[in-house]
Parts: sequence; structure tokens; C-alpha cells
Amino acid sequence: MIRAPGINGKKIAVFGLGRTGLATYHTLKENGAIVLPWDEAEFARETARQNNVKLVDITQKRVWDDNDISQLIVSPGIPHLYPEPHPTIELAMQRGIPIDNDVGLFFQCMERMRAQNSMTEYPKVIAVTGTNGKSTTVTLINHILKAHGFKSAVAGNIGQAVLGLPSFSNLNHIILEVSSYQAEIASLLNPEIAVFLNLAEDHLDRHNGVGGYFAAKKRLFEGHRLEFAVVGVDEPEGKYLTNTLSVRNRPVKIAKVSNHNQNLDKGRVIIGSDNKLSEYSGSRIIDTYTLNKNPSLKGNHNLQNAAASYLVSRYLNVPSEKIVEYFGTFKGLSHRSQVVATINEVVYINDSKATNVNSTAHALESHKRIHWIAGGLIKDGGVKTLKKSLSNVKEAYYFGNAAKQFALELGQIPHSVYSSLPEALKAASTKAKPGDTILLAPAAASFDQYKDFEERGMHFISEVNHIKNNL
Ligand code: UMA
Ligand code: ADP
Repeated sequence: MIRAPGINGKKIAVFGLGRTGLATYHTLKENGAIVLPWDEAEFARETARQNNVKLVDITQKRVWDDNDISQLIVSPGIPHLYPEPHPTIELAMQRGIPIDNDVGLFFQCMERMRAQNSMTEYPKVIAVTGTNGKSTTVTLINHILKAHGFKSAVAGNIGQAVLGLPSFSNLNHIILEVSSYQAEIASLLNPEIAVFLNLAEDHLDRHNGVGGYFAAKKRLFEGHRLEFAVVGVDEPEGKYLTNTLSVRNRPVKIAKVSNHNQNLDKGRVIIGSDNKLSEYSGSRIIDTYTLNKNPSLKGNHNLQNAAASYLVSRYLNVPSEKIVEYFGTFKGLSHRSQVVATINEVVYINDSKATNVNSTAHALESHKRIHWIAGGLIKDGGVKTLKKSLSNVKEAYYFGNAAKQFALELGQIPHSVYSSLPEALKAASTKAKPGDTILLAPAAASFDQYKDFEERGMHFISEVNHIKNNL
């Protein structure tokens, strides 16, 4: 059980009963709170009932009038402010009831445990944010720390709600993936180490634009426990963040990560490019590490993740040569640059998690002679900016809801339009020649035809296997 001091006897509403809500519900219950849990989807309510959850419909105004609710804990998928506040969140706001989420509750619990001297040692929290690369980076850090004998666990946006971890007391480190949705609302973000990888357009509707999106992410660096900050400086936002951190009242060590050999003449910098990490101190190069050709770390974008993981692991005293050795045994995650098969000398790659333009651009720059499969539910801003990343694409195959918009915005390369992913894949596999790559990197969300990016990736894999088995 996870100890959560200070909530015994309190009435707390929990809205949303997916991974976050169920873990929050059980933690609150086990620590003596009176919980009012609800989800608007019947499917989620049924799952909750099967988990012995007694539901209360907090979307009803009278529930708020009749109960002295002290707090509302919301799931990240429920809009808090933008595009407009969910009506149930408004019910709480009108009554001045504080709104928080599982991540805020987690950090509050850690502080209260410290105040009560509940544990002899506390796990260090490494919080990772950025538009792309979060899951890869938290997994890579965890891989290195575990390989080196530490007890660590990943949690957060990667799919394991932090309050669902079995216990904190036996861990040296918690590596927390924090999405902008989670960062925006958490009442407290207080990691010892914070990582900001990069910033590109995504989720803009939920943050009222890119300014709100960045404001949410930089909250990771505002807590008083921050000792070490790792910041990707390839966008102006990262540069600005390091500047503001350097004048903080409480000193914090800062290290920068970049993919370009730009004019970064101050402090500690790691440049990741061409399968190498080069460590600079000021303008002086102090070390260079060549990575083994691990397909799970292919491409400059993955060198950004490797550089950030290197810096965090070094800070935790893992020797450099060990980190490089552990890079070699990293297996990578499914649906991110995942090599699925090689059929007739054509490589099939599943990058279903490339749901935005920036991650897709990196995928298109990491391979040659590409037959590119893309499409789905297009995001704000469209896909026009991919025009400058198409030089490695031989032909494109657009499918799904936005196929025609892809064709309109990126019509300068040979392309065709399909209604479904299997049709697009079939066409690509017919055209591809030995030495070519067939790449699923959709540049769009999956929700027009799939539950999530994982279901879309699994469908791609099963269709590739179908092609392989029918040769
Ligand atoms: N719900 C309502 N009313 C609403 C909206 C949602 O009742 O208006 C209910 C839904 O019916 C659902 C529940 O809220 O049953 C949970 O919603 P949720 O979408 O927040 O789902 P969780 O299962 O709790 O998953 C969340 C994160 N989901 C989102 O941020 C959308 C998961 O990130 C995360 O892994 C998990 O918490 C554990 O921390 C997923 C994600 O897509 C992977 N994240 C986005 C991304 O990576 O781009 C930010
Ligand atoms: P996140 O958890 O931030 O969504 P993932 O590690 O799951 O990140 O990767 C999401 C997508 O972004 C994948 O398509 C992956 O290939 C790509 N990607 C991974 N790291 C980076 C990076 N540092 N910059 C840009 N794209 C990246």
C-alpha cells in the first residue's frame, strides 16, 4: 500500500476511472478517505464495479450541494480549462474546491511523509517531459539504473499511474513521465531531477496554444527539491528555460542537450549526432562516446534521448563506460521505430507512436528510400511543415480520415489515397523494391479508426505478418 498521510476522513471526489482514477481511488480508500468516484463511460463504470468501487454520480449538482467535498482529483483526459472546462470541474470551481490530480497528490504525499519522518530514505524522483521521446527516455534511464543494480520503477504517462506503484519504500528512484495534461493541473511538482527534452506543436487545444503548452511543461522545474536540470535546447523555449534556471534563488545544476553543434558556449552540453554523444564543457570537448549500432537508438532524435539519459545516470554516479555499455542492451519500446520484419529485403517499420508532425519528421529523416504510410485524425496546424522532411520518401500512401488533406498539403511527392491501413500497406508492399523501407509514421492521432496508437501499431504488425506468411 502507498501511504498518503493527511487524507484520513476527508471526502474526495475522483473523476475518471481509467488507469489514473482506479489507482487514485484505491490509494485514497486504503488511507481512510471517503471517496466519491465517477466516470461518464458505462464501460469504465462497469470495470470499476468489478473492482469493488461504489460509484457516486458527481456530475450531478446536488451531490456537490449535499456533501462537504474537500477536493476533486481528475484524470488527465478530462479537460480542465481548455478548450472549455468540463461541467463537473466547473461545479467544483464554483464552490472553491481545490482540483488536483494523481501526480500532485503523489508529490504532496512525499512531502507529508518527509514531514512525519515516515521513512528512513526517500526515492529520488526523476521527472521527464517534452513533446517527443518521454517514454523512450524514462525506459532508457530505468534500463541503465536497473542494469547498474539500483531499484527503480517507471510511472506516469507511460501507462503506469504513479499511485498504482506497489510501494515507494523499497525504491531508490522513481522515473516519472509527465505529460502536459498532468503537469498543468498537479498541485505540486517537486522532483529532484527534471528533464525537458524538446517542444513542438501538440495538444494545443488543451492548453490554449503553444504558450500554455510550454507553461505546463516548465512547471517541472519550479519545485524546491530540484537539484539537477537537463534541458533540450534545440528550440527557443529550452534556451529560455536554462536562462531562467541559472538565476534561480536556490542553485540548481544545469546540463544541456542538443542535436546540433550550435554556439552553446556556456556550461555543460551534450551534442548527440551521427551515432555519437560529444560532451562539452564550455566550448571545450571533454569526451566523445560512440554508440553501438543499436536499432532501438537509431536516429538523432534517439541520441537526444540517450544524451538526456546519460546525464541523469552520470548525476546518479553510474560510470560513463557503463552507461555506454548499457545503451547497447537497450531493447526499445514497441511502436517507436520498431523493426517488425524484413521481407524480400524490404524493412517494415512500425512507428505508430509518431502521432505528431515533429516525431514523424524525425522518423522520415532516420531512414532512406521510404514508402511512407501516414494518416488518421489530423492535429491542429495540419501537416504542411513536413514538406521539408520528404527528401527520403520514394512514395506516400495516405489512409483514414485525413487522407485527402495529407494529399492536398503534401501533394508534391508521388502518393495515393486509401480508406484503411491494410490497403495502404498492401499497395506499399507491392511497390517496394529490395533495399527500400516501408514506414508507418502516421503524423496523426489514431482515434478515427483505432482505440489508440497501440491498437493501430498492432494492426500494422499483424498485417505485415500476414504478408510474410502468404509469400
Ligand atoms: N472521462 C470522463 N469524462 C470525460 C473524459 C474522460 O468521464 O470528459 C473518463 C473516460 O471515460 C475514462 C477516464 O476518464 O474512463 C480516464 O481518462 P484518461 O483518458 O485520463 O485515461 P487514463 O486511463 O487515466 O490514462 C491517463 C493518461 N491518458 C491521457 O492523458 C489521455 C495516460 O496517457 C497515462 O498513461 C495514464 O493516465 C497513467 O498515468 C496516455 C496518453 O495518451 C498514454 N497520454 C497523452 C499522450 O501521451 O499524448 C497525453
Ligand atoms: P512520448 O512518450 O513523448 O510520446 P516516445 O518515446 O513514446 O515519446 O516516442 C514518440 C514518437 O516520437 C515516436 O514516433 C518516436 O520515434 C519519436 N521520438 C522519440 N524520441 C524523440 C525525440 N527526442 N524527438 C522527436 N521524436 C522522438
